Amino acid sequence: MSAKEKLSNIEGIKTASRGLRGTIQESLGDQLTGAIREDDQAVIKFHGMYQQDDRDRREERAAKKLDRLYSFMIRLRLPGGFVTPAQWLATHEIAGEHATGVIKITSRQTLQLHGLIKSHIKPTIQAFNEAKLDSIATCGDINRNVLCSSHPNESPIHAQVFAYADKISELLMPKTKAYYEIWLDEEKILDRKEEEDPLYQDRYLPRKFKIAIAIPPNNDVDVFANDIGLIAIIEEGQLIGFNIAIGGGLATTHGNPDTYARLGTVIGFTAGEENTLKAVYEVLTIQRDYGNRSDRKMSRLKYTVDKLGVAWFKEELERRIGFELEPAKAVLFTKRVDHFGWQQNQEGLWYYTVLVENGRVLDEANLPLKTAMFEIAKTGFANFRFTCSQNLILSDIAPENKNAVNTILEKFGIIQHTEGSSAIRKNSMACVALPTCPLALAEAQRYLPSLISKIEPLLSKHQLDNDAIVIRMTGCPNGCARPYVAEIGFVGTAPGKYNLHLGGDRQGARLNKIYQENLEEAAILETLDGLFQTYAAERLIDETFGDFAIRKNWVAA
Ligand code: SRM
Ligand code: SF4
Repeated sequence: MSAKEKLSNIEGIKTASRGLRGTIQESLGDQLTGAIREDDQAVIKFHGMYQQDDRDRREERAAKKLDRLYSFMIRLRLPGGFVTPAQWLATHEIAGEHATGVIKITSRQTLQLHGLIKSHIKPTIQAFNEAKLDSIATCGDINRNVLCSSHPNESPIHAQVFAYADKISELLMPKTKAYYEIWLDEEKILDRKEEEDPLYQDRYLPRKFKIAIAIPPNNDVDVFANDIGLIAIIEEGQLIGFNIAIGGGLATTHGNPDTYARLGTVIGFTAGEENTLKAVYEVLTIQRDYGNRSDRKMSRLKYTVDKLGVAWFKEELERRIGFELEPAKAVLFTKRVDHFGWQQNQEGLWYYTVLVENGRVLDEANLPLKTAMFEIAKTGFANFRFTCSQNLILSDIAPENKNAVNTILEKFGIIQHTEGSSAIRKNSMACVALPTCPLALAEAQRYLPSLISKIEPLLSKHQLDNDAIVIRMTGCPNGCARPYVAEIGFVGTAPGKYNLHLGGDRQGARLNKIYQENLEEAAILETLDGLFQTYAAERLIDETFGDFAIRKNWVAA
C-alpha cells in the first residue's frame, strides 16, 4: 500500500479493539437499544456474529417511528462440517430457546442461527460452549470455517484428509482470549503480551480468508472458489500431499468493473503435514503484509495475487517457507455432487444424505425435517455432517442401526422428499438473502424453491427431467451460494430481478458469464424454455448444459 492510501475505517477499529474486545461489554449492557455500538458491530464479527434487522418489518416500524427490529445471527466453527448427535441436540434446543428455531446449514458447511436478541447472545454462546461448540473466527477479517469434502464414503483416506481441516482451523485461530472473557466470563487477561499474535498481530487480515480441501474426483467443496484450495493427491491409496491453489474468490459489485470473480490458480504441490501447514500459514502472512487495506472491495487475496503476479507470489511464498514447491500433480475433478440416499463406506458404515433445500432445517406442514433430525439425534446412532451445497449427511451408522434410522426417515417423509425430488432441485442452492441479510437486493432462499417448481415442467417438456443442471441463486453479487460457478446462475439486481449467468461447468472449474440482465420471472422462464429447447435438440451425447452454452457461444468461453 502506498503511503498516500488511507486505511479503511475497519482497520482503525481492529487495531484499537484491544484484542477484539472493543466496547462489546458496554454495548451488551446498554438497555436502551437492541443494537450494539457501530464499531462493535465490526468487532463482534470476529466472535462469529452479525448484527441484523428484520427487513420485512422495516417499513412498518419506520411508519410507527420505531427503531429497526434488531437481532443477531451466530455462525458456528465446524471444520469439515461435523457434529455429534449430542451437539445436534444441543443446537436444536438452543435454536428453539434463543433464536428463530430454524437451523441453517450454510454453503460453507456450518450452522447459523438467526434472530437472537441482544440479551440472548451470551446464554447462546454459553450453551454452545457446554456442547463443546464455538463461533470463534467464523466471520471477520480472519481465516473462516475450513471446508473439507464431506463424503466419507468416497475414499478410504477421507478421515486422514478430514483431520487437516481441524489442524488448519486450529493453526489459524486468533490468539486473543476476548471470546472467553466476554462470553464465558473467564478471567480477564491483564498482560496482553500473553495473547500476542504473530500471525494476525493487532491488525488481522485485510479481509475475510477462506480455505477448502477437496478430495478428487469430487469437487463438492468448490475448491477453486477459495483463497486457498488444497487438492488432496492420492497415489496407490495413500495421501501423498496436496496441490495448492491460491486466489479464488467470487464476489463482484454491480457497476464496479474493477471487481471480478476469480478461480484459484494452482501454484504447486507440497508433501507432508508440516510443509503443507507451513505453506498455508505463509500464504496468510503474505496477504496480511501485502493485501489492500484501504479499499475493502479490492482487498481479497485474489486482487493481491493479480496485483503482484502469480510468479512473484510463489517466489515470495517459497522464500517464507524455506523450500520450493514441487510441480503440481495431474489431477482430475469429474463431478461436484452430494450422494443423496444411502451409501456404505469401506468399513461397512452407512450414510444417508438428506436433501435440505437451501440448508433450512425447519418443520414444514408437509415435511417435518427438524423433528425428524431431532428424533434421529436422540437415538445417538448417527453423526451429522454438512455439505457445501447446504445438505445434511447422517453418518457413521453401524449396520445394525441402519433400519432404526431408515424407519424415522420414512416416518417423517424425508426419504420420499430426498429421493423424489428432481435432479435440478437436488443440485440447486440459494443464499439466505431476505429478510435477514442487509446486503440483499432480491430474494434467494425464499424464492428459489418456487422458481425451481416452474423450471421443472420446462425441463419435462423437453425431456430433460434427469439432467442434473447446477442452478444457484443469490440475492446480490457477493456470491454466497457461489452462483458464478453454476451452469445457471441467478444474481439479484433489484426486487424480483436477476442477472442470468450461463456457461459454468459441472465440476466447478469454469466461471460462468452474464447472458442477460435484470430478468423478471416471466422473462427467466421464457428464456430458459428457449435455451432448453435448443439444448435438447442439439446437444452431443453426455454434453452438459454449461458446456453446451459455451459451444453455442451463448456466452464467451
Ligand atoms: Fe457470504 C456477506 C451469508 C458464503 C461472499 N454473507 C455475507 C453476510 C454476512 C451479509 C453481511 O455481510 O452482513 C450474509 C449473512 C446472511 C444471513 O442473514 O445469514 C452472508 N455467506 C452467507 C451464507 C450463510 C450463505 C448461505 O446461504 O449459505 C454463507 C456462509 C458461509 C459460512 O458458513 O461461512 C456465505 N459468502 C459465502 C460465499 C461462498 C463460499 O465462501 O464458498 C461467498 C463467495 C466466495 C467468496 O468469498 O469470494 C460469500 N458474503 C460474501 C461477501 C463478498 C466478499 C468479498 O470478497 O467481497 C460478503 C460481503 C462482505 O464480506 O462484505 C458476504
Ligand atoms: Fe446476502 Fe448477497 Fe450473500 Fe445473498 S449473496 S447472503 S444477498 S450478501
